[in-house]
Amino acid sequence: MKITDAKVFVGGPAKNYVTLKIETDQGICGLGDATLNNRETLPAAYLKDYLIPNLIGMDPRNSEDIWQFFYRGAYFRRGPIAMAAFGAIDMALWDIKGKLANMPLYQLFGGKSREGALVYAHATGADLEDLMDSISWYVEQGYKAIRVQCGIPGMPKAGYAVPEKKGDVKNYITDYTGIRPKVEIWDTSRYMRYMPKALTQVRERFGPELKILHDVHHRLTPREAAEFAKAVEPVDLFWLEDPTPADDQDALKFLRHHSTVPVAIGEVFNSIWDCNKLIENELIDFIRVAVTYAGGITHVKRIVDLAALHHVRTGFHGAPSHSPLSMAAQAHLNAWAPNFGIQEYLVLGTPECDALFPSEHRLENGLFYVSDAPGLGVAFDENEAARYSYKPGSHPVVRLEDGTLWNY
Ligand code: CS2
Ligand code: MG
Repeated sequence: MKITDAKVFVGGPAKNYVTLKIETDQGICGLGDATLNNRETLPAAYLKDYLIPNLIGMDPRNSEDIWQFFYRGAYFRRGPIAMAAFGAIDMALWDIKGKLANMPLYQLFGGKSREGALVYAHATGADLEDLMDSISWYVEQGYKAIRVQCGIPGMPKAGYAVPEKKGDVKNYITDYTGIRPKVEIWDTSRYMRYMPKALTQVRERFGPELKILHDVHHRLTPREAAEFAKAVEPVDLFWLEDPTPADDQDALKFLRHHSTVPVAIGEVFNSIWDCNKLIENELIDFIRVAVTYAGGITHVKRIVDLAALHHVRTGFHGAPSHSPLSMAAQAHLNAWAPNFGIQEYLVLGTPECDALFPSEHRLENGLFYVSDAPGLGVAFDENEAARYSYKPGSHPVVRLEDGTLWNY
């Protein structure tokens, strides 16, 4: 069996999805996602200029050897751009493998460990009242777990993942258009004083059963993070996410010695070498990598297995920048993983997105049910894809009130 061709498509409704389609001499094709939010053209170029010319003629069934060929062959290892490009190839090769076996991918991993996989949604508000309305809406939709963020009184511009206008809770996350970033102003003291009180009120309003998550988005120092974790302990969070900048694997030691709050980290990691110490030293409870830019199924499965040895559960990244293809790859891992924790899931299900990526995967009552179709179980409509083109975007940049640059 041989790979005969591969194409890359960039574009989509709201997000610039980078979709790889690999064709074979047996008429079976495989699909993968290389979307790297706000840097989409780079993994696309890596695929087109370096990887695809080598891929043609290879046997698509040898997904492990192909992964090693590209990873070792690059010489300069890791990095989100390369790992997103390798990841898309890997996903597409697993898709082909599943189609050849006529089995959904979770069967090739070891079958189902559960039916529905728990997901969490994002509630947000310009202020606490706005946030409460947003949470109520998700609770009514049947969500059992919700990430909560809200504006901080006195903070000069909206904080992380918070709308600037009250009631604008659906639009905050796609508002990154244009090549020049918008600037957010951050004030750690105001956040540290206000957010524990806000989270306490959310717990009081919604009772003990709701799983509440909160994302600090890398903004605290290790000492501040420990203080914050202690302050929110009575809230009984499902997790506290990215309390410290994720590039320092030692930063969580201090927090861990001072608090029992469950910690989640890893959405910016792109290899096992970014999180092996965190996992082996049991400094975290949830690992947040994404199949999209952590080298695909082959590499992420390795991380999941390491995590299982150390009581660390999965909580894969699922921001809207992941196309339905990588969300499907994660759904298959979620159905199988003995150490599954939760899946971040923002409803992508606009009619445009469903038309571009038809599938039978479904969300019901806060649980995600994986499709039984062979492979990833997602199709790709090239005619629909022709409607979209690349639109540049950027993440906000964060400064302190005195102008000092901070972490987004
Ligand atoms: C966030 C992300 O989903 C999350 O937890 O931290 O939305 C993050 O800001 C984006 O993925 C950045 O591209
Ligand atoms: Mg996050």
